[in-house]
Amino acid sequence: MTVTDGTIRHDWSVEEIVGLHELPLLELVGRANAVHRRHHDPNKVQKASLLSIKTGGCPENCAYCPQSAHHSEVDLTRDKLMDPAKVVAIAATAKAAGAERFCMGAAWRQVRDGKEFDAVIEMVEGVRALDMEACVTLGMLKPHQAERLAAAGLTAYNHNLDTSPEFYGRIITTRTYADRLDTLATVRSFGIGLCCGGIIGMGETVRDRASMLQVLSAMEPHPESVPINALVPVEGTPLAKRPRIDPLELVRMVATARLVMPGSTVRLSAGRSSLNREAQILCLVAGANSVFYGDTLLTTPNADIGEDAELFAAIGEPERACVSASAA
Ligand code: SAM
Ligand code: DTB
Ligand code: SF4
Repeated sequence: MTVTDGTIRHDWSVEEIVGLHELPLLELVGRANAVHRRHHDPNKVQKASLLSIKTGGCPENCAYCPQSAHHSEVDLTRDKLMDPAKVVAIAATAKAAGAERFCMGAAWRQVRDGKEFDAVIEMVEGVRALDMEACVTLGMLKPHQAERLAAAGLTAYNHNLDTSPEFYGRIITTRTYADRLDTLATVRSFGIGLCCGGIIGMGETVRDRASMLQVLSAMEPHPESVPINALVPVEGTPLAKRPRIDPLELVRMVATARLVMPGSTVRLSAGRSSLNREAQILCLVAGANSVFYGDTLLTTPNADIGEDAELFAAIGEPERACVSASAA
């Protein structure tokens, strides 16, 4: 049986990872919790706030995404890039509500130099000046652009692999897995942290899930942050009719990610709103140590902020006013 003693490894095989994922649930969660406690404060859950700074009209055709211009049936209002001062004000409100990290997402295929990128740099500088971690997700990035983001103090760049190399072509055809890996390498080469994970519930197999975790865990170092999303099926997207996953599948994915990347922050991301309080707590026991916090993700609803207050009270965090970033 595979040893899971919390050693940082970069040579996990897909078979080993499938074996972990398929352990009896209590064994899997128990092992993941032990590894979690060895590397992290078990009582600490980072709150990250998320804001869509440019919404919709994206030229990529990601089958899950409501922001793709290819899915014209989606009911979504497109919005141009927000004003940096407004974004920083929203970040300040999120900080006052308890968020330590502020993540800004733009529905772009790639970053273009010019006024818009200058504005994003201003946003990053403004968020960092609030003494918050700053993360952006802007699509593909060239080296000189990563250099500017690093100089602005960017904490992390989010660029998800989303699924396995084998399943990828069923979900996105306008870019390749190699494109994704290129951007990740560029980000890394400028010393910016990597936030890289994926989505479950798109019709992939357990082996696909393990295969994605294998690619992530082979990175040296591991991504500092690994978001685990459950598909939010949005009307008008090709994946609209996918059934919601069983919450225990999310628990297994979180636990397996924790075992193969012991030191990373595992972020319980999209799909959290469909979990009850107890299923969320099980994910936290299984090694998740961050959540998105605030009433919306990018374009879809997040977990209810009142329920989050109850969740944090239940796990013993000091009570805070939960003010959503987007409500500012
Ligand atoms: N355009 C950039 C990119 O793709 O890298 C940044 C924004 S994109 C919306 C960020 C991530 O959100 C995607 O990589 C995907 O993992 C996640 N996402 C988008 N739509 C989702 C959905 N319906 N359910 C779950 N996750 C989703
Ligand atoms: C990530 O992995 N999940 C977040 C964040 N990184 C950018 C985005 C989730 C988006 C869910 C669909 C929406 O709200 O549009
Ligand atoms: Fe565009 Fe990102 Fe949505 Fe894909 S996931 S369509 S790249 S915004």
